[in-house]
Order: sequence, then structure tokens, then C-alpha cells
Amino acid sequence: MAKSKIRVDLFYDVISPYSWVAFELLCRNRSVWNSMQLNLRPFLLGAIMKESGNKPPMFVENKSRYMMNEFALLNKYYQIPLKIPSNFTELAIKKGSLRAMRFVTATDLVTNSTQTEHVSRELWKRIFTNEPGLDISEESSFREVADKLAFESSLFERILKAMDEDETKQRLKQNTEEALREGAFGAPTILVHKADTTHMLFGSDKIELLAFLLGEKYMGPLTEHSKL
Ligand code: GSH
Repeated sequence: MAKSKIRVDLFYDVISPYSWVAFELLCRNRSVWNSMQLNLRPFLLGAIMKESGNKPPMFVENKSRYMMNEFALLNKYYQIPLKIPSNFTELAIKKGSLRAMRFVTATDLVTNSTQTEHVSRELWKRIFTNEPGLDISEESSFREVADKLAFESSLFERILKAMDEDETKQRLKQNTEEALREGAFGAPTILVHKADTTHMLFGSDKIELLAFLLGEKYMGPLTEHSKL
């Protein structure tokens, strides 16, 4: 008899570079780990920080310097072409990710989750593979993402309209609140729903622990699905 799947919720924000790492690692292993049913759950990192009383790592000078070095290593190890752009603070703090995460959530609702992965990845690429990083808050930026993914213009218009609808705002709020209830204080936050226990994991570096909870083998950073 086939084993029943274990639901794994990945809560992420596209302003978070470590969320991109976790997202790629989970997508790579989705078809390798048969027991995992992966759900992409957009949330708002700014609200998580505020409500949990945490602060972004870039506000701690040593942490921020450490991260720059670590990303150079992660880039090579995971083969994700991620670099923190020189205008990251402006993108993250001045502009923020509310509009981007509404775009992701609206895409999730309008396309029945079929395009959530692609749209999220394109938004991460805009910030973390360009120097300076590209905007993720303007309508013209979302249009560029939609064009890159060859969305019909009618689909893009539906997503744009949905961004300002209550259902989208509520869904993003509910995702954020659920993560907070489970104890989230940053991103990525991963919930593993095993039998009657929900385990919360923080960070892209918990991939081996996730494999352990799933009863799966972690085969290293690269799988045959590693190409972005
Ligand atoms: N060690 C974690 C990993 O490898 O993923 C670090 C993750 C991390 O620093 N995430 C940031 C965060 O939410 C957002 S990009 N930090 C909160 C904290 O460190 O308390």
C-alpha cells in the first residue's frame, strides 16, 4: 500500500534570500522524496519580524557581513546564482515586499497554485541575480515577470486585479498569522505536519532535519532537478 504523504508547508517571502535557497532545495527534492507533499505558502516577513519582536539580520552589522560571505559559499555549494545586491536595503526596507507578496498570493489564487513556483522564482531572480537588484514593487515589474513566463495578457490582468481584492489580502494575512501561531520568527519557516504533531523548522539549513522527519534520505545539495 502506498505510504500517505506528509504535508510540508514552506512559508516564504521573496525579499528573503535564505527563503530562495530553501525553496530551490524543496523543489529539487519534491520528486525525489515521495512522502513529501510540498505546499508553497507566501507570507510577509516584515509582519513576522514585527509581531515576533525579531529584527532583520542586516540590522546586526556582524551578521550582515557574515551573510555576504556565506552567500558566496552557498552560491557555489547549491549552485543557486544568488548575490546580495548593493541596493538590497533600499529594496527590502524602503520598498518592502508587500506588493510582491500580494502578486505571488494573487497568482496562487488565480492559477490554482500552478504558477506560484515560477512567479516566485522570477521575483527572487530580479533581486538576487542583478546588480543593482531590480524592483519587485511596481506594476511594470510584475508585467516583466508575466512576460518572461509568457502569461496571456488576460491572465496577467486577472492577477493584477486580484492583487487588490480582499481574498488575496486575507490569504496573505492568514498565512502570516498561521506561521506566527506556530512560532515563526523569520524566513524560511517550514511546517512539517506529521501524524498529530506539527514540527516547525527555521532556515534553509534544516534540509537534513526535514529529510529525517520525512523518513527520507538527503542525497546532497544537487539532484537531477537542480537546473533553474
Ligand atoms: N541559518 C538560516 C538559513 O541558512 O537559512 C538563516 C536564515 C535567515 O537568516 N533568515 C532571515 C531571518 O528571518 C531572513 S533572510 N532571520 C531571522 C533570524 O535570524 O532571527
